[in-house]
Amino acid sequence: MIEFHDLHTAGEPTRVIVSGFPDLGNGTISERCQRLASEHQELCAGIVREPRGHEAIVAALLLDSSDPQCDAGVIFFNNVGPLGMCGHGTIGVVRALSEMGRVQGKICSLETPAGIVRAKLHDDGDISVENVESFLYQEDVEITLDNGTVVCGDIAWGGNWFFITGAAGIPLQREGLPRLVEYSSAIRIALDLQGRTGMGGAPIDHVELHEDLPDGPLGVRCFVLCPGMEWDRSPCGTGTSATLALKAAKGKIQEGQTWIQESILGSRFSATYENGSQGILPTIRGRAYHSSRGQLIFEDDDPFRSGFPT
Ligand code: PYC
Repeated sequence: MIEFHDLHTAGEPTRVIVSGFPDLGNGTISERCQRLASEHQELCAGIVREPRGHEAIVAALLLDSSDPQCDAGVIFFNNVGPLGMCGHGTIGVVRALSEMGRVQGKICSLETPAGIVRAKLHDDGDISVENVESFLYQEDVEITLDNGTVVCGDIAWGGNWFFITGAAGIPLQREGLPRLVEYSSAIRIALDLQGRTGMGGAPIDHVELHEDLPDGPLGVRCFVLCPGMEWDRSPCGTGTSATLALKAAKGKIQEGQTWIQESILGSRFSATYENGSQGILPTIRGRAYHSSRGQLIFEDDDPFRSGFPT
């Protein structure tokens, strides 16, 4: 039996797994993440997918950290496998840890497969996350879709790999969702077919489409396609970090200025950065809300123990 807390951050769900997951042994969170991916695929799918969940859920498995300076370790996984980091998920995890009395004071450090992130609980209920160092990797990359359209975009790291480009005139509104999913999926497939990768051959498994915010704050409205071809309901914390790295590299935003990233639902993260050694050190701020707590039950003869794709 798995005990969980469900939360959402700016509309995007996080299922925090508090107990009941099989032991992943010792080692760093990165090493335990590899074990989770190779030995527990079916259980992970059962936790996230229908009938116990749904395709958009990101699960966050809480573990002890291998680093004594961290309050906890966490492995994020979605409908198709682990994520390096997850910004909205970290905000959810920190809110859950705080409710469980597992945060001393206002600061919390977490070990993730992508590195250590630090979070702060603010008096107004917001949580900010100092994400991993983020950077622009390749600029003005052209890829050709299967219909012959050439798309130009940038590849950036924000804790996950992103291909970032414009929305090609598709409205970044809920009514545009079927076309946004179709267009960004075509980009994702073209990236794979044309051998475009992040560093070390890592798949570029997130596609982010932008449109500038109309007059007012410095920022963008965005659509993010996640690795399992689901779209992020939140403005995507790692996507905001990758965007900030890209905008900073192009001189569109300066250290200390506030950036606003808005989701298709209209929910927002604010972000700032400090210069890092290879890129930037982003801080993302948002808010998480509890939606339920409970136990997941997997009966031996249940034909849908491992969920099903929709
Ligand atoms: O907030 O970083 C994020 C994220 C990644 C995938 C879904 N959300």
